[in-house]
Amino acid sequence: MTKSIMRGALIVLEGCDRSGKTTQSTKLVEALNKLNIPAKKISFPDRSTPIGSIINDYLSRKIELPDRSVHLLFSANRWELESEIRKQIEAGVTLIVDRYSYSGVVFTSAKQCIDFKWCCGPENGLPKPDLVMFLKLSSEEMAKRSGFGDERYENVEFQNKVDKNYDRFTNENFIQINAAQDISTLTNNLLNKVLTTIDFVKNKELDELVF
Ligand code: NYM
Repeated sequence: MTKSIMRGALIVLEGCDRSGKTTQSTKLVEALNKLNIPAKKISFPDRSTPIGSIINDYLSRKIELPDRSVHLLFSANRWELESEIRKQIEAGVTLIVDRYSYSGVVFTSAKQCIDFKWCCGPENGLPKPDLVMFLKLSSEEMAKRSGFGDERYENVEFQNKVDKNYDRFTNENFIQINAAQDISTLTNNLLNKVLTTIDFVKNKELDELVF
């Protein structure tokens, strides 16, 4: 029997800090809604949940936590929203997600002595994105934009490590996009890919993430 509601797509924007993910995810949701396509934005970390509030204290340097334990909190923060993500997608809503498991893996594994594979473990089984768009900035562009704030990880050296780690994702759903385009050109490019994906997955099952 065919379902009456087509499912929404799970779309993720990834990238180093200041690559434009937050601006682009907001603009994508606006553009989709203008086309009468139900879409919502979610962001990780979601600082509004109980676990998100501990993460916020960690990022703003109010508290210290061991690297592996904070990694598991970032992952738990995604698991907190897992059933809500599935519910929305099944109800036909496309979710534009500002950072997901890929951020979890590339940021923690940019720290000393933490194995990439270990970082992937807790992410397995989460809803698998239908499309991940990695907004890539050259190191020159990154340096131009690097008006970093005071949060943990916001420095060029660490971001360069993070950027290299993103290169380890090579599956067909993970595509690299040049982030050094003007804002509206970039939105249009991303929107075309999102629309194609929404159409492509509408009758398919939402998979589970396996790294
Ligand atoms: N971050 C984000 C992680 O270290 N692990 C994760 O799983 C996620 C989702 O949090 N520097 C880091 C990346 C960012 C920081 O993110 C806060 P944002 O998008 O600036 O709120």
